[in-house]
Amino acid sequence: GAQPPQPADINHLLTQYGCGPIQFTGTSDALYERHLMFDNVVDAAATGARERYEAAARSVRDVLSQRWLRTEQTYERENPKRIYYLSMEFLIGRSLANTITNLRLDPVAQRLVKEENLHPLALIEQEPDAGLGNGGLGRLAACFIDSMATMQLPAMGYGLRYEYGIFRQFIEDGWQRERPDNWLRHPDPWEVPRPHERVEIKLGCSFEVRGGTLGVVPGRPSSVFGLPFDRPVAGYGGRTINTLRLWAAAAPDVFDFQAFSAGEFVSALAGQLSAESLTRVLYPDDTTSQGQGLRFVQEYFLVACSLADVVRRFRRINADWSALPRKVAIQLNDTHPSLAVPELMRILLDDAGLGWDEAWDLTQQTLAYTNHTLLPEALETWPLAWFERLLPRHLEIVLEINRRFLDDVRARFPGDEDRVRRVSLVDGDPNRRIRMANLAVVGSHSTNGVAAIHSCLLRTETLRDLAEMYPERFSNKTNGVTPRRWLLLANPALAGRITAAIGDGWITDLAQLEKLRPLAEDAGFRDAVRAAKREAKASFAHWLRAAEGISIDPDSIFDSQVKRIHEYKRQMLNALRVVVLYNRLRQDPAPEMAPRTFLFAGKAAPAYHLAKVIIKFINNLAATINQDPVVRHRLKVVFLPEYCVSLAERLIPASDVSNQISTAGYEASGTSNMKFMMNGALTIGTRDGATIEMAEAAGEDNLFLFGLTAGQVAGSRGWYNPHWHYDNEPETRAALDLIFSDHFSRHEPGVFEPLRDALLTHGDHYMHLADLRSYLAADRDLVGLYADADGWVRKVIMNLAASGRFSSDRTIAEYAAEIWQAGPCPVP
Ligand code: T68
Repeated sequence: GAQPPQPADINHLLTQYGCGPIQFTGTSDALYERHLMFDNVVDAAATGARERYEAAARSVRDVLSQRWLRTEQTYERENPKRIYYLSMEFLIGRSLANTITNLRLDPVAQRLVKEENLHPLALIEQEPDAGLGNGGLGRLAACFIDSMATMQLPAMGYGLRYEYGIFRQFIEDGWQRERPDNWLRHPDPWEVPRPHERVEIKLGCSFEVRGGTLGVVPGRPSSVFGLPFDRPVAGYGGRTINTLRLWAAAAPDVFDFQAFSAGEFVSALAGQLSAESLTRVLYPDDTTSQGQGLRFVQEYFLVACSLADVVRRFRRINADWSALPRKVAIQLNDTHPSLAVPELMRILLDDAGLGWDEAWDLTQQTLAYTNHTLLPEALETWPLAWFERLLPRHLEIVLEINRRFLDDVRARFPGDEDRVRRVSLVDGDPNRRIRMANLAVVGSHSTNGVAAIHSCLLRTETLRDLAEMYPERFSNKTNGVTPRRWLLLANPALAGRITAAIGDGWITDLAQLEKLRPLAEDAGFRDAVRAAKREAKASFAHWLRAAEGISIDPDSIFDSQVKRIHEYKRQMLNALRVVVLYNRLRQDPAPEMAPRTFLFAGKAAPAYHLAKVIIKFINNLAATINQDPVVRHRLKVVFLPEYCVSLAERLIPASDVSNQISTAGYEASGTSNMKFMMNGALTIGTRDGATIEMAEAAGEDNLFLFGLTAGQVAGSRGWYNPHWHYDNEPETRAALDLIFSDHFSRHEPGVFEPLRDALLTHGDHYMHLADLRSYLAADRDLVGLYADADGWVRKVIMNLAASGRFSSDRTIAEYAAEIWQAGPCPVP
């Protein structure tokens, strides 16, 4: 019954601890300074940049905290259908500037910077990139949660709190080297641990991790705890603050009591190391599935923690299990979380006590699956033996699903045992494996691809048999990217000019960029767009000089290819183009031509040797060309180490040319293609992934498309021979001869022999040589247009105007309407 303390009392209480009266509320500096004082206990006058960053981030978090709480309270009260996005990867990058942008706190931030005499860039640089993903799949998840919060959808992301994200790349003698990414070395101001909401995960065995491999002790059940760490996801305008919940593994503190009592104190405690190593590190393999035991347990851990949490939240306010699909939609980001199928079945059968048919119906209606790849080596399968040892109950359920499913197949296609073998969830004897894509399709109501061509190939090739069984389950949801991070924040020069021209409605309704189309004929707007590009190029060049000591000429054409290094993405095709241009200049050093800067960046999976040779080649190419007095003022090649979200945010706005040159039919969608498009770069590319839809939206003549189509690639598989191109195309031959003569590897003879093997001896699986000539022709057109400054900017504007379709807001609207049947739940 005591009276709450009055402000005077607060000051009195504080005074007796020696703090003296302080400004508790009201001004931004109090908000900021109190974190220096009370979190870090440092003198505001003597703080380092890291402490200032932490205090700034915490101040921003203070501003959104009440709204964050209220968002969750609103969901509890309104009980809307909730959306859960399950992903092994969230490539979020930095959060400070993005959160300030989304909360529209720029004026407050500017005042703080001024009053505290802060250096905003130095501050921002203190935040590590949260690199909890490999590439496009992980970044897509991050764009999606931004869009869902902006659109006020009651959504939540579930992922893993890896202690080490994607490795840090550095270059030594031209080779990629890896360092661990210890991104949590300092306390992370964005995460809120929620130990009270931990969940216990039971396993059918004990396990330990030694040297990265998983050892299991069968028959001795054990458990692991999942500790949730929540991160705020601020929607644009700050009305909704959703949550990204990342799970960290922890050992139960009641450990092996018998061993403990027997005096084995240390070894009993060491068991904790095994449990905690579960979420130690992100697997750095994109697109291919390596099938490591630890990864299998990681995937189960994500699924088990997230579903336990979802079900607990559902049960708090819903008495009836049958309401599940009306209240919960779970989207599986690739097959990585597809153990959700047997796990949800297990919960409904064993915990809820439902019968099979009802449990199965609820499971299918609740789950939906997104596929991200057509590469056969990327389709996940797991040894049945691992299920037996680790998840025996799940195996039972999977086999029962399969038994019933194959009964259906036989009923619909009597006598077609070939088909039964093809669609079975179990790959045949003797090394029986579970096919996770088949499990995901059979156990859900929706399967989607990520671009029109991808969804079409999925339906007609990769998953044809399943699409024949369940055509109504298959659909397309073309990817998108968030215009908040990728235009408003990354490219203030261009964003400002767009807003000056058409107002700021585009930020949450990117289709409004269509209004720019007529401005292609407005000389004033063309000048503005040209000036914006020039500013972004100058600031990138300035940064590159400061950060890497590399000088590039902002008056040259910035021609970029940034993405994971993979044969199918064909960085080697780009490098061959550069070698041909180099040869041309060596023969005729005088042609009138704009100078060009070729920018490459991307990581190779540490075990993907050929991808590492490609990086080595690009670096050696750069060293030779950049030193050659004849060409070095015309061509410059740069391989930027450590590609990450922040580097993309700098480089994409500064680029004139975007290379999207995968072998047609292999890139599911691509998403950097869209980021370049909305940042005023022109695309040179193949008819693959979402690039096809970009060309449809902007008009084919506003892109530089070249090369074989997916149909032509598939059609020439039987007879394609790279030697034909070597024998009949002089420039192709000269480029390859130059490489294999060790012109770029004088001191390392033979180092590029693996390239000869891939491109010639072993048949050039990704058909580089087939597309080189048409690439060069498209390149000639592109350079020709660049000479016509007005013609170039016109195309840039046509692309910009048409890029609205590639906002992740549009993508999410389609998921919400067509897969989730869920709508917004505004927070009052
Ligand atoms: C990418 N996939 C697609 N996978 O390659 C790209 N895979 O075309 C598409 O635009 C993007 O997904 C978004 O849909 C990936 O990035 C992975 O990173 C990955 C990681 C682990 C295992 C398998």
